[in-house]
Amino acid sequence: MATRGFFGMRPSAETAKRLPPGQHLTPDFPVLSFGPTPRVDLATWRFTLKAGAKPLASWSWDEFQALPQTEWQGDIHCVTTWSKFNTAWRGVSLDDLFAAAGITPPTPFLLAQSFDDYTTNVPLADVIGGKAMIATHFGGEPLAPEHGGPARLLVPHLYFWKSAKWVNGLKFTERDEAGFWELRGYHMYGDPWREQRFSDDP
Ligand SMILES: Nc1nc2c(c(=O)[nH]1)N[C@H]1C(S)=C(S)[C@@H](COP(=O)(O)O)O[C@H]1N2
Ligand SMILES: [Mo]
Repeated sequence: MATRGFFGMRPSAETAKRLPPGQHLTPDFPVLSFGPTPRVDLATWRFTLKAGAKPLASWSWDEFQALPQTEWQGDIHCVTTWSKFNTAWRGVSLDDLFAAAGITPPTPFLLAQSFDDYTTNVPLADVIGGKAMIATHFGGEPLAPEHGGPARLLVPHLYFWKSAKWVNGLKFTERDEAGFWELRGYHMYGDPWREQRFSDDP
């Protein structure tokens, strides 16, 4: 199929149904990071669950690889208006992660934390019940560093800035605490189907 003029093409009815308002389809996988790609060493990599400042559980890279694996295929939507269909991911679901830690999530919100000091907030309800994973593989390959490898959060039903790259932990919080982009004017929740791009969007 020719790709010339791809962006000018009117989407098919099927495509249009799958595109949230204000989005267009891209065959590419753009890279969006606020800074340089951090170098993450697997020998020292750790993933930690915390309640406030208190550590609840933590895994080395090898321990993390031994956790149950989940696969998910579907569409992702970036607030900069591109959407990508049929992306394929593998990793550890947050349900399995919390079960492996032997915890019941203690608060209704969490903040994902990353090696580049990025943070983003999500309600607990949006990451349980099979809705989110810590992804380590994309398209059958280890996740590329520029896309968040070795591991990133994947919350595909929210705008993609909620899918923190280079994650090293999740912090449970009592309140919905704004993360990096949420402090800079992005919406606290970020539902693409309700077009919740900026903080003053309903
Ligand atoms: N740690 C970290 N995670 C991040 C970002 C970042 O700068 N640092 N950018 C966010 C934004 S704004 C987007 S749109 C997506 C982009 O993911 P991609 O580069 O894999 O397309 O990652 C999100 N996760
Ligand atoms: Mo973004």
